[in-house]
Amino acid sequence: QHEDEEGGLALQEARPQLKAPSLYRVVMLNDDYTPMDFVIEVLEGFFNHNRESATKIMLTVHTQGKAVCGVFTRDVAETKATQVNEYARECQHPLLCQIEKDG
Ligand code: TYC
Repeated sequence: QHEDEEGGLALQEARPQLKAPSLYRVVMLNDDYTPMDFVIEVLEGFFNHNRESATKIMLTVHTQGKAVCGVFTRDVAETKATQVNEYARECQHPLLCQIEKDG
């Protein structure tokens, strides 16, 4: 038994061919009631956008009906969409996010 060049145990280590995980877009939907400032706050707080990119995304949603907030693995995308939807509901705004498979 010896350490191979990557530091693993040469006699034991399996080397499965890892596949890249599927990615999912978190998409924000427009509505007539959620304040623009609240949407910007959500984009900054949940998706780490800065004020400039948050404002651009908010205006794209407002004018086009929807926009992508970010692209993540499925669990992360589902968690972010759920967290945003729950936070908006707590704040009594109708804002919604949904997820879409990327590609
Ligand atoms: N349309 C909303 C308004 O006029 C603003 C808004 C933007 C709402 C983006 C939701 O995802 C949204 N106050």
